[in-house]
Amino acid sequence: MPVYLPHPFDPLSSVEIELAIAIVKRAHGDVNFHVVSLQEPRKAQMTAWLADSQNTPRPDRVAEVVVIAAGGKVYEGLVDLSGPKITKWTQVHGAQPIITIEELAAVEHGCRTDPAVIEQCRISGIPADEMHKVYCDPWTIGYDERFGSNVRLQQALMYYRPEIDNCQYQYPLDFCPIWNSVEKKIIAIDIPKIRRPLIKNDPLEYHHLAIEKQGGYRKDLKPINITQPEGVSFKMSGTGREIEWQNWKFHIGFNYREGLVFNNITFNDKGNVRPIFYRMSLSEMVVPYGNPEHPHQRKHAFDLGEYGAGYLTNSLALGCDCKGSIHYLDAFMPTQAGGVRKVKNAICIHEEDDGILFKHTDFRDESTIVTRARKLIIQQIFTAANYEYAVQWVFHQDGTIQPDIKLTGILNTYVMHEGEDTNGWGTQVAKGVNAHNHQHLFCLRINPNIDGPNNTVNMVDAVASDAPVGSPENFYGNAFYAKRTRLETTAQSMTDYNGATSRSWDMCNENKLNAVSGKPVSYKIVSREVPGLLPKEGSLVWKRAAFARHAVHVTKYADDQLWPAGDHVPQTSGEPSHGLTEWIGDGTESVANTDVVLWHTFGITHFPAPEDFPVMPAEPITLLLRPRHFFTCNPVMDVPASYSITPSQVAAKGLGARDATDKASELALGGCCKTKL
Ligand SMILES: *[C@@H]1O[C@H](CO)[C@@H](O)[C@H](O)[C@H]1NC(C)=O
Ligand SMILES: *[C@@H]1O[C@H](CO)[C@@H](O)[C@H](O)[C@H]1NC(C)=O
Ligand SMILES: CC(=O)N[C@H]1CO[C@H](CO)[C@@H](O)[C@@H]1O
Ligand SMILES: [Cu+2]
Repeated sequence: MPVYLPHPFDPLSSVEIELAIAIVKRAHGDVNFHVVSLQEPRKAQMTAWLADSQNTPRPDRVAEVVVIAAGGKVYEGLVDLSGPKITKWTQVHGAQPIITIEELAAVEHGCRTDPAVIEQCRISGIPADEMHKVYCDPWTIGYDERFGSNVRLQQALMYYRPEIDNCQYQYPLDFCPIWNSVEKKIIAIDIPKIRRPLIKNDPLEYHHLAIEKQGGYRKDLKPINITQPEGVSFKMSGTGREIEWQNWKFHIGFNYREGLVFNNITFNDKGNVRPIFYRMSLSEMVVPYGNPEHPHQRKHAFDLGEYGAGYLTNSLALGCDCKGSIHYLDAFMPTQAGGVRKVKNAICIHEEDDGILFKHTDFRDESTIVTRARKLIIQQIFTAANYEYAVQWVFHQDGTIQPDIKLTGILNTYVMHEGEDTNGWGTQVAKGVNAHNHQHLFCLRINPNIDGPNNTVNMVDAVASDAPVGSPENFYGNAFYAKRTRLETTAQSMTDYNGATSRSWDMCNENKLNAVSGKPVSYKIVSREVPGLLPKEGSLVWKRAAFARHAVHVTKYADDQLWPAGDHVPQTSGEPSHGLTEWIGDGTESVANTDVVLWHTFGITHFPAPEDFPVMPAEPITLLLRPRHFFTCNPVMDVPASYSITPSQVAAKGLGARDATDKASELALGGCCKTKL
């Protein structure tokens, strides 16, 4: 295969993005580009190609395009890049495409120069000559029944900075302008009945200049050096986006919306390359805020569907975002005007020591084995206005995959006046600063391919035997077991978390039984941070974020069913609810022993506290996808042991023991205070 041909899963290159844009411009003139992204190959064609790329036609490269043309008309198109030709071009009514960073950037200037906003600032206590100190975080409007979906709107959350280096989130303003992003003007301002003037407290800052002023950084941290003297243990192959590491092999994709996407995840089980997941990504998230006062109900960001984890992704820096021996991949995305934006180092890939992989000591003679674990981390970090999300996909040697999201950045804040009660809907995190309660709910999309495409999802609960104490079946009353509920239809698949039964879900292939246990080969979802959606049934968020109503939904696989809150998320009313609810349909479709997609919503409910301010120490949220009945024994016994000595070797005074302990490890404190053995 010539190297210059992209892998069919590769994101569009800058040349391909330029080509798609040029073709659209030639046909439709100047338009605003909201999406120019790979339309992933149709699965039937792609699996045939993956199985036999020599004798199967290579899937064409197709760009999915969404534009806004003159008059705010929205079009969706497909550009076949091999033609090249436009193969689809349709107008979409009543939908607003994803917001661009250019649209976000325009709002602040618009606010600073609008007379009505200047007047509101004056009322808040900011003179007209200080408008350059007024800032806004431009959010999509969410949905506002007064304006509907036809006019493209953003809400400007307003702040003030006494000095340019101040953290604006400690100086929130109480009003909220609404911006029409097509006409580029403020069309309304939401002004609360009770006014809360700007509170000019002494700034609380987290950057180095501020810390130096307060006596400087702590001085008792010694360096930790991470070195890989012989290089890394992974290798990139093909077009540079397929990774091989510790029996894993998969393709690393990236798009404007989900950010990282993993395709064709396989595990080499002693020479047998076994498929596990066809595709896996974070497909949506929602952050509903819990303050009932108008217009805070509008604060419920869909960070992926409205803004894009790709569009918002950071360019990562060596030695801080990632430490050690790092491999980077860049990302290319369109600009709204039809150019190409490169995010250098959008994805970082590296290994870390991961503590003990397994250990056992025989208490009789202290014969022992200790093997250390290594993990592979593929990371992106995106900034959604005040918040950052560091999304790490961790691959373990034992076949476990661990999505791990670290939440950091800054709380969204609102002003409170002297003596105001938060009514429990928020917390005063600094004097006059109210951080509202909110949830972060992420939707993981998994298309399993556990030893083949026909898979079934089961819900598994740890329960006691039904038989009473003293009965013949459970005389001593101690019996318990894993109760499996086969999720046969889309309706049955809608299931919730239950910590009391250690509920988990497994994706299994009933057609392939484990030779030892006789159970279907499976991957189990161990996820313990699964709060229910707190906005009530019938609420705006409940209607718009249908994926968050349950911990698990299962649908039958269909090409293009990728976005559970709908293709175009900004300004949806949820009536009708798009995406997942449409695919669930009347609930009767069978999802047993077929090609399925599992949607798992997990996350946290965040009640802010002063420790989260002015910047939050990272809070991790994690879950595990673990092989169960997939291997016939522990799959990592061939990972080199650090130290291993058998009973006979102990008896022979250590002769023949394996000593591969890390020679760079040393006694701390110069060996002082060591206890004598
Ligand atoms: C560890 O890294 C620091 C730089 O961070 C360097 O100055 C030092 O020489 C390194 N030490 C070793 C033992 O490699
Ligand atoms: C999967 O199941 C379908 C029937 O639902 C069957 O036609 C197909 O051959 C199966 N595929 C495999 C690889 O077993
Ligand atoms: C559908 C699928 O997963 N196909 C392929 C993925 O990649 C491996 C090679 O790593 C192929 O052997 C699979 O057939
Ligand atoms: Cu939070």
